[in-house]
Amino acid sequence: MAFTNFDTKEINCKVIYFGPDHCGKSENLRSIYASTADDMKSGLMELDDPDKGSKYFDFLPISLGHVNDFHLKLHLFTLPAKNLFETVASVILKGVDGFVFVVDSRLERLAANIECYRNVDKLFREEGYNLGELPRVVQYNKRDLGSLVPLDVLREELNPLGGAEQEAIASESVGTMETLHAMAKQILVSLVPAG
Ligand SMILES: Nc1nc2c(ncn2[C@@H]2O[C@H](COP(=O)(O)OP(=O)(O)OP(=O)(O)O)[C@@H](O)[C@H]2O)c(=O)[nH]1
Ligand SMILES: [Mg+2]
Repeated sequence: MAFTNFDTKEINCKVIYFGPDHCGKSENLRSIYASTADDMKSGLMELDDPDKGSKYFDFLPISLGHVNDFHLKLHLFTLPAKNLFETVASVILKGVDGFVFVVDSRLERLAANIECYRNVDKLFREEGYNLGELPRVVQYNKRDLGSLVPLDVLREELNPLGGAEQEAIASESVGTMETLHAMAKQILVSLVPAG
């Protein structure tokens, strides 16, 4: 649920990037950071766990400009798959406005994608969300590599709810801004009162 601050006239929306290990979540945020004008972003935060040598999450606040009098901001998070069922997950899920599921399109990662999607679905349900009602984009990433799973197979397994989808090569900044725009469009629609 978007957090509106009437004093500062800001609407803050939370978007989480999910996906199996090394599918390209952080690369999406890096690409968005690099493709966004300085006055529209406030810094990419990458939080490492020095003991495990791995990332906890990345965070990128980004401005979408003004809607009427209000300044609309998206707060983009990535969450490593292995942390999904730790406490931090339920804290991060609180108040989520939308999610991107980043798919690693290679055949050898198909099972990992499916397992991660099931975990995400379960986690959202446990927090009282219905995936089908949230703004969402399924991103088919790593389309530059070999042994790719055909899109119709990925679609059937990982986009069963028929949400927006986008092919991407995040490491080359292909499809990353399109993914963000598809998300922003749905969030804007969700903020406008029905009727
Ligand atoms: N060839 C290719 N490499 C990619 C693509 N997207 C990401 N990578 C590479 O895959 C590796 C993992 O990418 P990350 O963005 O760190 O993946 P992640 O999902 O954040 O990984 P975790 O946070 O550890 O789960 C990096 O070496 C990226 O440069 C892509 O579309 N094509
Ligand atoms: Mg990462």
